[in-house]
Amino acid sequence: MKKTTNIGEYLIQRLYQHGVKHVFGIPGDYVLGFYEQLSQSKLVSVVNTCDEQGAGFAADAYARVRGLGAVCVTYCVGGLKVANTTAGAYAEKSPVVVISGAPGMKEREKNPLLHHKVKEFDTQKKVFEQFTAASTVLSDPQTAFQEIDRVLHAALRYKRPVYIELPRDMVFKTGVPHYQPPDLHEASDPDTLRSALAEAVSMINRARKPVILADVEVHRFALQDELLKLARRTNIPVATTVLGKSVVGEQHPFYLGVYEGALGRDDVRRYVESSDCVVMLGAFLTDINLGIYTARLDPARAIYANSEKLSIRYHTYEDVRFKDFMRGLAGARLRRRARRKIPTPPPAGTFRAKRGNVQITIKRLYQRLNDFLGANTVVVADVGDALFGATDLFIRHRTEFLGPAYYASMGFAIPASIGAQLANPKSRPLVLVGDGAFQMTGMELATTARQGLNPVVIVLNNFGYGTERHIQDGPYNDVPLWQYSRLPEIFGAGRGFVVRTEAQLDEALAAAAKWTKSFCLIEVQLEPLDRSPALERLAARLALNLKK
Ligand SMILES: Cc1ncc(C[n+]2csc(CCOP(=O)(O)OP(=O)(O)O)c2C)c(N)n1
Ligand SMILES: [Mg+2]
Repeated sequence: MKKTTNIGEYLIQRLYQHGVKHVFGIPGDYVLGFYEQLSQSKLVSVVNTCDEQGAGFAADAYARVRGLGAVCVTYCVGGLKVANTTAGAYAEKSPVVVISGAPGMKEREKNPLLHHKVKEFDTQKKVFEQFTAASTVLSDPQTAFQEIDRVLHAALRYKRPVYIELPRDMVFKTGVPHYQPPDLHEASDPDTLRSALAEAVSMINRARKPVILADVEVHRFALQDELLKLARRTNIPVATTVLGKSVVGEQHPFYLGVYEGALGRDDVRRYVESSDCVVMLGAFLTDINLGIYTARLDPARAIYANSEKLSIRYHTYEDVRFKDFMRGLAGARLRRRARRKIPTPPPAGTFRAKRGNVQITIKRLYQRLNDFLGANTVVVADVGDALFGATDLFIRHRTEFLGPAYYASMGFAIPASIGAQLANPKSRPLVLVGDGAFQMTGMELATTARQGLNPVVIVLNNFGYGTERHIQDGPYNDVPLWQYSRLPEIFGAGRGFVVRTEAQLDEALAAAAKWTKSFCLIEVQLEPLDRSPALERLAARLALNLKK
């Protein structure tokens, strides 16, 4: 490191060293100094979005794909707009660094009423403490570098967002000279790890019908290779949760499908629930993952390992890192089994559009989209039937499915596709978004255009909040009709299509596959009460809960 690095420069260097090359956000006077540094830096690029919430979702998707993301905003007016996206990143374990400008330390003396202040100078920080793994105000040049490293380490260790507040008079202050970042690697306790692995191995080897249930943390901790090795070496079948969907390529012979209790495919449910040893890896037992608590997983027959907990049946092990456990298991002496006949996802089949004026249904839409998926497609789904229907898509390659499958904030998909494609420029996002969710953040397509990105956006237009209509309907579920396909005229980029029939959908997707210069927006007009089989099951379940 240079002798005289200042606080802002150090933050940029450390973000870059952890894989961040893009920072999303909108400037303001409290953060302009740092924005100037960002834009002068050769290490990272600034991506301006239309709204801070868009930046927050983009950074979240970027973090899911690259392992760390960053959003940079101004004090409170910008910061509090990313409160929702940060909460989502916390809930779904996505390591986003929230950097907020703030009034200078000198300006805070005597507590003046500076613009953007809500109540106290630390009000915003207190809010963020609720949904970050660590937070700091870089108020002291003596400790600033150390604080940056402490907080970034927490993001990487827990795969959760962190908050860094940068008072505007601190950005150019020199930190401690000749500072060396500490080695913060945390190791498992070797004896506990050995003993946990021994118990797990013996339980798996004794089991008649073991099954692996892989979830989101396998992805977050980049342990897909270990999972693959484990399945290949042992022939133990693998199911995933909705949140963990695509953690393994879905065409592997050992892949069972998505397990989500009574909401998922019945054959997958029966297989998993009749297993005498469910190895839950990186799992997160949320209500949606558990099919609104219709899942039947008995702890007496389970190994439950994630970054926060390791339990084998009723034994809990402390001080074992999830990564070490996964690696240990992948290399352990596990019995190789004869390949069992397992339920497999129904074959994708080839879609043949019905000729004439046959209206497209959700079910047929997903069948056609299955054909559209290519090796470089990353599917980004928003809340609504976009998410539920998409669970039946076959993701060819691992980790190519992004959706807010637990926190479930609408408005995720369009901005997330920006983050996902910048994080992996070789990918082309296929964005699935309902009309309601599109009206929340669809304007970020302007950012898509500005960045020269080329997602294919499917707006599932069922003229309202379809998911809610099935639970309880009323005029509050209607969404006004926009001419979505004309947005390219406004943004000066992209191509728009409106489709109602199978033949039109087929044509539009064929055209979108060829048009890679900019984004394509395909509005698919659906019957208001049409729905995917997954949503049908979910809505029935939620309506039941409502009546309780
Ligand atoms: C930010 C936010 N506001 C409200 C909700 C509640 N909600 C869940 S699904 C839904 C309707 C979604 O409508 P749309 O995007 O059109 O998808 P559809 O259900 O029609 O497939 C609403 C309002 C939410 N999940 N997130
Ligand atoms: Mg809708």
